[in-house]
Amino acid sequence: MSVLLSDAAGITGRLESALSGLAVFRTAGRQGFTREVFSESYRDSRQWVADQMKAAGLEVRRDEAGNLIGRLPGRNPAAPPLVTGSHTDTVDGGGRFDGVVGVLGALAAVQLLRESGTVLARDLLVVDFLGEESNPFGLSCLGSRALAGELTKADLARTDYSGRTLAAAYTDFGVDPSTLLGFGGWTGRRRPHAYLELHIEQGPTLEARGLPIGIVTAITGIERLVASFTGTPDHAGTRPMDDRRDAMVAAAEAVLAIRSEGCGAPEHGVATVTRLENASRSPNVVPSLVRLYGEVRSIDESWLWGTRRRLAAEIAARAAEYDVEADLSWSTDNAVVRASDSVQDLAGEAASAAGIDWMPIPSGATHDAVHMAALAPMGMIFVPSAGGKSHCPEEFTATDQIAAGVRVLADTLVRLDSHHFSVRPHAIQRSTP
Ligand code: HGY
Ligand code: MN
Ligand code: MN
Repeated sequence: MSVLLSDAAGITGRLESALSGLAVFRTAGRQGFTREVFSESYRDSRQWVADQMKAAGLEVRRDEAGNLIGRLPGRNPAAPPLVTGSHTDTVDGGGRFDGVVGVLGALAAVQLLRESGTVLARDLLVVDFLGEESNPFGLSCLGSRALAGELTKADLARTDYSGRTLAAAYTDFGVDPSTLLGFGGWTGRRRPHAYLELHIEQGPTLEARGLPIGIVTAITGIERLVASFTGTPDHAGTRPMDDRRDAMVAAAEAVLAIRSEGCGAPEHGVATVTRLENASRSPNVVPSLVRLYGEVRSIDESWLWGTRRRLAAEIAARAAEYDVEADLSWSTDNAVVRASDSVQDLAGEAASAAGIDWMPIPSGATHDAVHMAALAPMGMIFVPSAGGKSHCPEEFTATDQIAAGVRVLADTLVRLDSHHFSVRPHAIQRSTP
């Protein structure tokens, strides 16, 4: 029997208008629904999201890390809170559902709780985390990392392609970097009771299986690579083909090596090169310095850890064929993180009690949930993505599909509210490949 008696259908109208309302905030001149972190359109959207949280009856504040946090008071505000939410920043040329479904869906869940007269024992915090998407500074999940106490001084010194530091971007956005590191977030005694995030699947599985709900088992680890290829600059019109040290050709070989690494990966492993940069702007010079940006992902830690070693050997060998030096620098964007078994069980019970079919599913996308998992038992609920598409304007999930996710989210939150976890969460094991 579903804990929440009211039917989620009552929320579809408001979800529909909220989704269209937020989609208005997009950066002119960019494809799709672009609202990147620190951009004007993102800055303008924050007030709109805060107003939606207030309209849902939440007490709203912006924390020291720039996260928007709406509080639904529980009977016992001293108890560790329940936390749900996601992000409303997008990739360049993105869609209007990635992350958004988890924030607006959480507000719809609050509406279901209030309309059914359900008062939780604990506070419920709805969070719109700052900057979940990876950005030119090469660091994803800014807001949730800060809350998990994972943001470092070195992170603030990261620069974008123009040389601007992340600290400067925060300052321009009205977040003081000096308080950012010291505010401690939700570590220690402020750990939440549990974290649960509603999100679109961003892949084809649920739609292919005809299932409305996925309950996440694990979230992929991400290893990020910046490779520099150094050759010799030469006149592109006079230097004979067999006498060049062409950095671009070596980089092109590396693109193919990274692709075959991904193609050979165990289930759900992937590898992508998303950017090649020639240091020279001239179209008639043999490239002498080329930078490659890529990433490798998998929920199989041992395979993921082996990537660094395998690609280092493969890329060096291919670069040597063109007498080009290759220098690789890796960073772990996040380790593989497993969802809490108890949270998965409670979400499964909630879906089944509502008569909603579901399947366990790994996440090939990373989420703020990765960093919340360091603080509290974590779970995620997926709803289908049309054609499995995401990070593009065609991204789509029907409102009634979102409503089903909201219903399971709300019901699971009620179950989590009174659940006693026997084992406290593991801290994220920093993978040291
Ligand atoms: O990169 C990701 O997987 C997420 O969309 N930020
Ligand atoms: Mn997302
Ligand atoms: Mn995304």
